[in-house]
Amino acid sequence: MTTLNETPNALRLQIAIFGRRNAGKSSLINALTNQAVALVSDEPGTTTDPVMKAMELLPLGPVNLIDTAGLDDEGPLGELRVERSYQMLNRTDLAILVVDGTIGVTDFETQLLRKIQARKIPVAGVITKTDMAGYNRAQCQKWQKELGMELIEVSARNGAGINELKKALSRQAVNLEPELFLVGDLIHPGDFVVLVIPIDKAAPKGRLILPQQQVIRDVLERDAIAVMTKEYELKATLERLGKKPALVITDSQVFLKVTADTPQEIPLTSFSILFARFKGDLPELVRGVKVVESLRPGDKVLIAEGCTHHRQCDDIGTVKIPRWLRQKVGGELSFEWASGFSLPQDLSKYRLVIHCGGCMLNRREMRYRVASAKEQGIPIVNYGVFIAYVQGIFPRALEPFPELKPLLNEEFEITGRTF
Ligand SMILES: Nc1nc2c(ncn2[C@@H]2O[C@H](COP(=O)(O)OP(=O)(O)OP(=O)(O)O)[C@@H](O)[C@H]2O)c(=O)[nH]1
Ligand code: SF4
Ligand SMILES: [Mg+2]
Repeated sequence: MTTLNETPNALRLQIAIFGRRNAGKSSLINALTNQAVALVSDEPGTTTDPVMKAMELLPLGPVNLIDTAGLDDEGPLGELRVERSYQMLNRTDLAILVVDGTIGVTDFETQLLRKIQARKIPVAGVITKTDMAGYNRAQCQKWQKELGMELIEVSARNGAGINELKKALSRQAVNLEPELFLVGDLIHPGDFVVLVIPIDKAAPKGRLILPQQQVIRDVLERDAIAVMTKEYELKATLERLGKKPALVITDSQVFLKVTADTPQEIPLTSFSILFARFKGDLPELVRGVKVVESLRPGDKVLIAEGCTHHRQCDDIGTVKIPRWLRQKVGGELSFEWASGFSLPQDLSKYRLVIHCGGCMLNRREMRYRVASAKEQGIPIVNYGVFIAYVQGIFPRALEPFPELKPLLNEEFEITGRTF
């Protein structure tokens, strides 16, 4: 768990180490962090679950290093471990491919590299155990040729090459995706932005939740002014502000009240929709909501959440969304739930996937989820988009995003409003 003073995990650059069993992956994470983070032994299959360590890696900044189980593991349990390691690949921003110096490059490493590259993940190559008698330095050039990439010679035992590896990781910074804004591109310096934050029993004690913190930070970074209020004080806040706010951002749960209390000329959206845009693929998540109109009783719907502790999202996924859908469809649906990193790979049995805002997931993971639903032809929406739709404030909550205009005009019947 990160504390309030640390960069949240989902905002750290995720650097994951992949390779065959016993290649020296755990030794490498220990050498990179200078700590005994992961268990090391000469028994293949020592690492069973991914091990993570948050650290500062300059000039990249806050990163999360991830050690994984060997991707050549076998047997029923081994296959589960391999699946977990691949789940880590879905959230990896930067990969380290580890080649065991006493074995060298085989088909396994070549195929693994292709898989990483197919996902467009920048990758640094490492050859380990270079201090061992079994390491044949003369072969290294040949292996580099086979892989078509540089291999940094390291020894986790004596620390040789570890600084070179850190430099190589830093060089990859140019291949990383540029930072996006949460709201910064929608507002200007000096603007007022009103954030509507319900403080009910579902709100965590003594603090704001991560999406709220991140939006405030983004507003401040843009030299704009964040004004926080609860839903009951919104009307009075807007009246007393003395200036029209550039944007009102609300928790989806109080959408209806906030819509009623915010004059039409003030742009309005939700935290969840902002996150759908920041992390996912907002047009795809909006397109997905159309299927709600053709759902029938008995249809299977998957409700997916990015973390396993539901407190922050209270009962939205378990109670409210099922209730709204039942009312809309006029009958019982077959709901299934998935939480944490485990989203079923095969989504074909579902007519719709409804995903949470994904505040605990990084952008790669969230976009991977949207993309895999899209590839399988299964509509996917997020909580914010879905709630705006079923509460009848769909067009208004999406108005602040000019990139959606063509989609809304073409695919949705929106009467009485021009976009
Ligand atoms: N001499 C030497 N031994 C190393 C080096 N790196 C790893 N080893 C040894 O290789 C064995 C496997 O190391 P691990 O770090 O546990 O390998 P792993 O890839 O994490 O293995 P699994 O978790 O089983 O997949 C251990 O006995 C390590 O001490 C190295 O650079 N030099
Ligand atoms: S369920 Fe989703 S939106 Fe809610 S706290 Fe977890 S990751 Fe964030
Ligand atoms: Mg290990």
